[in-house]
Amino acid sequence: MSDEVVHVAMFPSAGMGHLTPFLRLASLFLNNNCKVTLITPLPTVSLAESQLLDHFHSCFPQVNRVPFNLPPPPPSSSISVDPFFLRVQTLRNSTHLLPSLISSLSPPITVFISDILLFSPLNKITQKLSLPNYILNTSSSAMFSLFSHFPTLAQSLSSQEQEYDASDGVLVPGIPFSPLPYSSIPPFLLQPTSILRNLAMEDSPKLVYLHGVFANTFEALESHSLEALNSGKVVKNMPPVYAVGPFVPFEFEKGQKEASSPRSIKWLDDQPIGSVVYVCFGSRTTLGREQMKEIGDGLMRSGYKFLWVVKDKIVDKEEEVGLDEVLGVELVEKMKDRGLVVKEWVDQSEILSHKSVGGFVSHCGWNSITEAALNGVPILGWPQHGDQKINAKLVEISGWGVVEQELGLGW
Ligand code: BUP
Repeated sequence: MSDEVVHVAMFPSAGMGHLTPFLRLASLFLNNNCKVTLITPLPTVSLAESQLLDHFHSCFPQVNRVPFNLPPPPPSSSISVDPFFLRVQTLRNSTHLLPSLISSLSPPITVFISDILLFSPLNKITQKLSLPNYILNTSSSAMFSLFSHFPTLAQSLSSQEQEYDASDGVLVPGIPFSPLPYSSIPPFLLQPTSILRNLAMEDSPKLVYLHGVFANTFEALESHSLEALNSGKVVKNMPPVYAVGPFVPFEFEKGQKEASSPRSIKWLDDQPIGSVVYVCFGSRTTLGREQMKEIGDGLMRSGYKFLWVVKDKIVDKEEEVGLDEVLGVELVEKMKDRGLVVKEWVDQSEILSHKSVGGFVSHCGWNSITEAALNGVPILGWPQHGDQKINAKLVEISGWGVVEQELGLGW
């Protein structure tokens, strides 16, 4: 083995669902004596991202922080596209700025790890620089199988004459519950002009040029997908997919916890063991106000204690009004006897590891699922969009969660 320091450059995409696993992976490299450079797209779309980055760098001053400055994202109210997707597009269009940045780093980079949503424009650059290029897949390996197979699937769907209806299924290698109902395919893959569909069409064929794929998953949950991916059943010549999850929240997140969730933790400390249902739909999913009121009403009628994180806007910087305005004063007052409802960033990992939490109503974002798995918390899945239906089905077939059919899983 050479004594040379491995210098890993990491390039995450937008949103907490992407940044969090990147920083957890960075911690793994740091614990294994690698040098880490974090190329950070700025300004971040959400406040939560900039706070987590600041905290990460204050805990790990040895990490080389390299800003990658972009024009600020437009306010979400002024655009029809998801601001996080728009940021992905901007990032992809700005990768020509990277070669000089990469070449200026010292010691020279030995490995480049980019987000799954960014790798194809970057791969041209890493190939030119003869730099091994890996990606971090931030979703399930089942979803990665769909992503990898998507151009073939899209071709076969477009050659069908009839319109698909929700009960039709499509065969996707690597998905343990294939045929996949058409209705469970992430809608962004089916909209002809969507940023993420174009991205999947353009990038999937280029996966074969990668050196490897890091996946925040584990054999016990995704053996079927991992086996199919690694034996070339999903895509021929697929580079190795390494299951290195579930990522563990590292020490650096502790200060974040103390700073941001004392109220929820104090409240949980006073509840009996396993008595609380934790309810959260992720960092960038909002529900209509009427639906939120219905959820509040349902939680009251469930008879359980609950801790509910409410979000009114896709981007946290735009949250302006309080709980009373979102849910109505009457409901907020009524819920005080039974639960704690917050409209702020909490430390979900710490909440899920708390002994008072006995269940999790989740949108089935992949980080949420892996955090629940790590802590053995059963899930009631309520998938909303994107990869969430596929992730929810994994939860269901693995036996540590349920998904209400009425909530529109499609199976
Ligand atoms: Br909200 C919230 N605190 O208050 P997912 C979220 N999180 O720690 P998403 C908090 O954000 P994508 C909060 O623990 C997880 O690590 C949570 O990621 C954390 O869903 C992360 O679960 C959310 O993957 O992202 O936000 O919908 O669309 O990328 O899956």
